Amino acid sequence: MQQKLYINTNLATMVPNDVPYGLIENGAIAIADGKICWCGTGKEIPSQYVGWDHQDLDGRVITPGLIDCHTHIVHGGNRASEFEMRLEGASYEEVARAGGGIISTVKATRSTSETDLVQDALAHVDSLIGEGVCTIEIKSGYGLDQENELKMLRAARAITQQRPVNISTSFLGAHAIPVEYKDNDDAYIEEICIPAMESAHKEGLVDAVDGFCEGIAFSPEQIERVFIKAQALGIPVKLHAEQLSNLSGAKLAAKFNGLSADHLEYLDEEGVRAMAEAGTVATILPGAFYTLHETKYPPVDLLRKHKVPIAIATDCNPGSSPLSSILLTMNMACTLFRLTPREALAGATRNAALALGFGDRGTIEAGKRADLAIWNINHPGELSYRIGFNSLHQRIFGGAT
Ligand code: DI6
Ligand code: FE
Repeated sequence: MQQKLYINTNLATMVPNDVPYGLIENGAIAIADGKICWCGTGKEIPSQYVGWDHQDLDGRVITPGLIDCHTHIVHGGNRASEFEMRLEGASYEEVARAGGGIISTVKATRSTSETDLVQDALAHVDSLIGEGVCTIEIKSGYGLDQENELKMLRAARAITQQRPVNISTSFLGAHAIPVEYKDNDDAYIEEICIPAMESAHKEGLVDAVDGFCEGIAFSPEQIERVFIKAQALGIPVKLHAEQLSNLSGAKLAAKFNGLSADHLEYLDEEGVRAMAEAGTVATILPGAFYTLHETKYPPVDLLRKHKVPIAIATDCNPGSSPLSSILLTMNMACTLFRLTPREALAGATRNAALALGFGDRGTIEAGKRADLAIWNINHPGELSYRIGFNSLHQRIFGGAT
């Protein structure tokens, strides 16, 4: 049995209580068999842990292992040329309508083998792991046919054979309309998206079902058809909603008890209310906001007012958010969206776990997975404050360093 005691640490437990960050100063934490068995102050270490192999952390902060709950990390190629086009004046929507955008990544992803997709993804996964990330959500959505959607999901799952990290997969068949179904989007949903979802589910490749509800993608009616099937299969749903316009996607996600609605710049109070009632997490994505030079802000004050949990994520993708740093994402969430450092850390831990439906991680509590990050800082507020600086000391994944 693997046992370890960490002492002389400031524990940002992220357990919601009256103390900011659920902070335990001069704390200690005991882990065994991949789980946290006890945490508290150094003065109250129960006698059964006192003799364990221990490490003195010299006042360093421990947080829950970070969670990136919205990524498109598996994809072929890159879109640097589009970045340039947008800087020359074209909008994201114009690029998409001209056959660029998501569709150009579909072409690149279809022509990349599963092995190469994994290899390409690992570079970004390593960047996240190097910043204390222990769980990553990865979406399909650049295959848009049965073979390639499944290939993406298998690649996402295969990452866990190469790196110590948890992967949660989302089937995003309703991401864009492939060229072969141009002007035939209803047929795409019936003939490709839904059957591919069923096959992927049969293969155990789907932890959640996602969609892109937008003028340049799918209507609420089309997304609803996908969600009805997902529900029948017992798969939880989430949705890219209100990113470029308000189609009441968040309300739709809430109607299906969605785990999360993501992006949300154009969300209104009615949508916020629906999310609050359904317990749907608001995942906001500062990388896409920044990259697209968006000027409309997600309604953070309304989310606070209605007590909707806020998660943050990189949205790591080759088009709208080529961002592979969760620490920079936390800083951007504070500076761009005015989240407090405490909200930003909750967004990448406790609330990100909620957005993925995980009850076994995201806070430091007895019984939870021993996914932890030890930082060369003395107070957790320092994590969101620095820009482009990584203070990770050590990552603990399932109890292992
Ligand atoms: N919204 C996004 O930000 C990503 N997908 C989506 O529906 C962008 C994907 C891309 O541009 O490749
Ligand atoms: Fe996305």
